[in-house]
Amino acid sequence: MKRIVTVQDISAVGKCSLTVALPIISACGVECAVMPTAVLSTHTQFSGFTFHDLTEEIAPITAHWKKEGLDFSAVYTGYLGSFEQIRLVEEMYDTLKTPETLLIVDPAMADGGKLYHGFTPEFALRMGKLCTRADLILPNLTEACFMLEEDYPAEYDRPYIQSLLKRLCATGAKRAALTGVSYEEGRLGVEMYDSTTGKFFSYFNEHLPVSFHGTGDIFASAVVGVKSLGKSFEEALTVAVDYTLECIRLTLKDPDHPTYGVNFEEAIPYLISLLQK
Ligand code: PXL
Repeated sequence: MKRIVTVQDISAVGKCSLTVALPIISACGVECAVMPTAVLSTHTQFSGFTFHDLTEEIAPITAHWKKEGLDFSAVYTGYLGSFEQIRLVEEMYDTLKTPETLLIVDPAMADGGKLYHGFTPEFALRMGKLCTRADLILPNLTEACFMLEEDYPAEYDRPYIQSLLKRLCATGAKRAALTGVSYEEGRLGVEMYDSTTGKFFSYFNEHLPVSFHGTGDIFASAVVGVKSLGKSFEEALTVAVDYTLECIRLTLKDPDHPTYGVNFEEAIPYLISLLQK
C-alpha cells in the first residue's frame, strides 16, 4: 500500500484540513500519515476559535520517521500557519524524500479575493516560494494572484488563466492546476498546465450556484489520494472535480446542513465508485 504524509492543522470542528484529508485519502486505499501543525477548536472562519501551535513537533517527528526508515510516495501540504512552519516543511521534505516522492502543495490561504484571517501578502510570497519546489500546486485564483503579486481580476478568460498557469510554473512548480475555474455559465472545474509536457488540461462539470468552505481541501485530498494510486494527474483532477461536486450536491439535499463545510462523508461511496472505473 502506498503511504503519503499530509502536513496541516487539525480544526476540530469545521470539515477542513486534516479532518477531511485523512478520511478521503484513506478511502482511496492509501495510508495517510499526518503531521499536525496546530490544533484549533474550529477553523478560522468562526469567531473565538482556540489555537495551540505544534510547530515545535515538526522537526522531532521528522527525525524519528527518518530513523525508522519510513518513506512516503507524496508529501501533501495544506494550510500552514507561519513562515517557520513553511521552512520546517521544506526541511522535512528534504529529509524524507526519495527520488519518487511527490511534493503536492495546496497553498490554502485565501479565497474570494481575500487572504484568510491572520495572513499577509508577505506570507503569500513565502508560500509561493514553497510552491516553486512542487510537482503539483493547487491554488485557487485568489491564491495564484497573491503569489504572483497581481490584482484579483473581476473577470477573466481562458488566455488569462493559461498565462497565469504558465507564470506559476515559470517560478519552478512542475505543474499548476487552478481550481474553481469557470469559462461559461453553469460549468465549473479545473485547468492545469504541465510544464514537463508543455500541455494544458481542463475538466469541467456542473456549477452549483453556492460556495462552501472546505471544498478546496476536499478537492486537494482527492487529487492526492487518486494520484497516489498510480493514476495520472489528469485522472486525479477529473475524479476530484466530480467528487467535490457530489459533496456539494449532497450538502444541498439536507435542509439542516451545517454552514461551515460540505457533506464529504456520504459522498465517499461515490468517490470509491469513481476509482473502480
Ligand atoms: O480550509 C482551509 C483552512 C484550513 N485550516 C484552517 C483554516 C482554513 C481556512 O480558513 O482556517 C485553520
